[in-house]
Amino acid sequence: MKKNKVAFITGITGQDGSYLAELLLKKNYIIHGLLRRTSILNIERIQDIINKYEKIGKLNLHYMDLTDTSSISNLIIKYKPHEFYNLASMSHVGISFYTGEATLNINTLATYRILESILKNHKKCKFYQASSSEMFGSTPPPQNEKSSFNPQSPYGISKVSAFHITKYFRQAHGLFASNGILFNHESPRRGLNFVTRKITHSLARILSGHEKKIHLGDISTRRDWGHSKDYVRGIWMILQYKKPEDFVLSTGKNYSIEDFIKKVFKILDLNWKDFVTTNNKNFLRPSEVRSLQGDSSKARKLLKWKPEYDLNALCREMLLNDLKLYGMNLEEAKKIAKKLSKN
Ligand code: NAP
Ligand code: F7E
Repeated sequence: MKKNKVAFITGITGQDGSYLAELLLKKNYIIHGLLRRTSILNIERIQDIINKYEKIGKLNLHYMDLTDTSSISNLIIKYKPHEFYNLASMSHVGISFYTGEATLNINTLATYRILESILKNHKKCKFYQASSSEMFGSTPPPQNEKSSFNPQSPYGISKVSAFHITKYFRQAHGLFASNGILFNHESPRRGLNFVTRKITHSLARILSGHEKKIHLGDISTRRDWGHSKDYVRGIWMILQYKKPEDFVLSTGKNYSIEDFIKKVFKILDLNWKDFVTTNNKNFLRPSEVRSLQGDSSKARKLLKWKPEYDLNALCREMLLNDLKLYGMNLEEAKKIAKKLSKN
């Protein structure tokens, strides 16, 4: 009988980690999710798979700390994973301007710690690094694997360094270590302080009477947004490719934050200008990435990967999910919206 593959996932409690774990469990993997200690147990996104798979030993959770090399090495030595997905990071670009040192420690040095431990203890393990389109920074679109990196934030800098660390362990030490350079991807599981989820969640709060306005920063910046479910499929495909390489995953489309707002408000026939304030200084960044639009032709050709969701479907799924959190379906929300428009 074929043995189940064993995968480690850091960041399993996050958006991508939770979808990736679901995908790998369907593929019959045994998963080890590596968690940090938090004062409130933060397992909401993986509660369903815990209920289903923990008892039967297919999903195992372990505490570790990304700043503590031995906590990572001990687990690698004990469980000898076939694949290691490093998704944990301080992933908020805006907050990284205030926590630069910690961002570098978690996002950059942890990558080094993990790869060094794989090299010393279990060289056969394949490694995936969650690299980011934020690394391109001010390089004009379209951006692909050959574009230069011009990061504009501590987050971007941390990811560029981790990208090169991954490449270094591949080239100098022969590890199967690949970077996925992923453009923005969202879902109903997106954290509440990223702009897309902030918009859909705050709109649900406005309709349910909890808020009056959505306060945003610069809404003229442009992003290439996909769905996390499509992107975790691509992440898995990157590690199944015959050799370690770096791949861009993106939709190839580019919209402003204003376009995203308009799409969401249109679902409820509301005029967004009545509910959104912009250029709020709390959400402006010292330097911005103005426009991201990925060219993912390499992944489409070599991995046969392509995204299935478009932005309209993504907006709708996110809004419906947030309406549901506040006890509304679409019809009820439309009725409330109509009343709000008249006032
Ligand atoms: P996310 O929802 O913010 O999840 C981040 C995960 O990292 C969470 O599980 C978090 O744990 C964990 N984490 C943060 N700091 C940690 C620490 N000090 N020790 C241990 N774990 C820690 O991010 P995501 O959207 O899923 O993104 C996954 C990865 O892809 C990240 O590396 C991100 O930088 C990268 N990326 C994301 C995008 C995107 O658009 N989503 C695009 C390109 C690259 P807690 O739950 O305890 O906070
Ligand atoms: O901002 C602008 C903001 O925080 C998008 C992370 O997953 O993708 C993500 O980083 C844009 C920026 O995502 C608000 O200034 C306006 O121009 O949703 P975001 P991000 O910075 O693109 C990359 C690829 C990653 O790798 C990251 O991990 O929206 N914006 N007003 C705002 N942004 C936020 N968060 N909040 C606002 O109120």
